[in-house]
Amino acid sequence: MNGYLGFGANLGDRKKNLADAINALNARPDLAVLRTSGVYETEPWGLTDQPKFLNIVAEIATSIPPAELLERVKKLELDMGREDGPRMGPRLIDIDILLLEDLVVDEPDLIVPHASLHLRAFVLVPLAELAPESVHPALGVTVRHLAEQVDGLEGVIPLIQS
Ligand code: PH2
Ligand code: MG
Ligand code: MG
Repeated sequence: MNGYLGFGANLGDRKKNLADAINALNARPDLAVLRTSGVYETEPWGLTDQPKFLNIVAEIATSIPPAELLERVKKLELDMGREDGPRMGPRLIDIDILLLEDLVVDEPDLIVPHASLHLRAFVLVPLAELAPESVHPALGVTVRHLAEQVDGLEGVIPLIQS
């Protein structure tokens, strides 16, 4: 199954944290990172009084079922040294499942597409680089459309082109 993961970091060496996470996921034979977006520096969303983030989106192909994929990314966050903190607060690395083809999951610990995907310019701008014509399977509109109308586009600044 193909899908898109979102990565964010606003503590430590932010660029290295993103690269380390992508390389670690790609190192296992059951998950391939196919493409990555550019890297964006983004204004903190949700909890504004914290350092700016770097955000990136990656397209993946994987044979891992969704619940196991969630476990895989959560374990990697911990292995990389992520510590507990406030919801939306500062973190070394955050890895979120954004989209998995046209799958819709609505379970207590996993919501796909990501529940806030349509509200977050820091996700939609890099996602629209890779998958503008992908349709959000719950909302029925394209990523391009969502990325054009989302609030906060001015807070998403390209840093490194893909
Ligand atoms: N992640 C959050 C909360 N706010 N803001 C930006 N700019 N980028 C993020 O990755 C981010 C955020 C919770 O995961
Ligand atoms: Mg997140
Ligand atoms: Mg997360």
